[in-house]
Amino acid sequence: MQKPNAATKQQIKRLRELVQEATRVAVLTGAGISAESGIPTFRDAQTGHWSKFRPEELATPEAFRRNPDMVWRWYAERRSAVRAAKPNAGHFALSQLETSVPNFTLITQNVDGLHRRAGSQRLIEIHGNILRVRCFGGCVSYADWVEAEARGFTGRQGAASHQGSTGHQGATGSAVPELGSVPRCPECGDYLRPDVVWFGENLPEAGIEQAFTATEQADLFLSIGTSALVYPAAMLPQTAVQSGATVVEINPEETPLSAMVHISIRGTAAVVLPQLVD
Ligand code: BV8
Repeated sequence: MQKPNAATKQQIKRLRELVQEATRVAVLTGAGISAESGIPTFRDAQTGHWSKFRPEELATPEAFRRNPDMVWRWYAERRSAVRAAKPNAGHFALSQLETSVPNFTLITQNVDGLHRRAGSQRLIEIHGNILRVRCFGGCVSYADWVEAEARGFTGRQGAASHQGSTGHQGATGSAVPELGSVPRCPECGDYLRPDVVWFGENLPEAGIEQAFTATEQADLFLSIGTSALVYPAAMLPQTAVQSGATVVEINPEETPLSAMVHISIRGTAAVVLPQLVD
């Protein structure tokens, strides 16, 4: 991993001062903050069997309708990679920062749940969470899939968090579904799907509203590990600039944001962020 040069060190020192002075901090993270946990970023070339697909082609309701088995398998493989991964120093630094700043909001595009596992509480998962599933038909939402699997998936399709749902045998009545066989919602028999926001789908209303409010009120906004290409999330840093916040980007590469922000630090999350917290 490249060592920060003198200019970067100077920028990090300035960012430390900004963090100490800030009263309302909003942070947007993208797939880059999980790269050092071994999770490929969204735009990294897909590996193995998936190399012939672009994520945007798989992460859509149309792809799921067309080939539910294939899309379910893609998520099942990513889910097991995520469960095996661990939060890195960047995730832990942000959960520490949350306790030292009076008003802190962490907005993540990531669906891997690593911020929550690192202890972040003031967290908005604007694209959902791959460890949760819900009914494709929309009739019930389910608790944590991992929990349901860990409980041996006792014939009920996941731990329905929807009150009053009957725990009767699912349509398939099967045990934990193998990779690729799509489990069914016991209420309506439709497919279960990952509880993530697909391309072409709206983001959770409450979450995105809170994210924009925190951004508009922030005096310091950090954009970490995102290519700033996916909307409406990519609007957040731009909104922060327009609302008068000091905006800082942390990314080993340049992005469309780099020319727009006050400080653009060429560094990785796991190296830069721990230097902001004692
Ligand atoms: C919406 C969950 C309203 C799924 C994701 C045409 C039709 C319909 C919509 C559109 C359209 N054209 C445009 C749109 C809008 C579309 C969009 O933005 N498309 C893009 C491709 C142009 N957006 C939507 O569809 C959104 N919904 O607009 O609803 C609507 C409704 C109907 C019709 C029209 C509009 C929904 C978007 C949400 C999609 N779901 N995730 C899943 O994960 O499977 S988004 C997905 O991309 C991930 O969540 C990911 O986080 C996110 C963004 O990518 P990044 O996080 O930035 O990751 P990326 O790989 O790109 O970059 C990583 C960065 O990290 C790099 O810069 C790299 O340099 C850096 N890095 C690498 N290592 C490190 C590092 N940084 C720090 N440290 C390191 N170590």
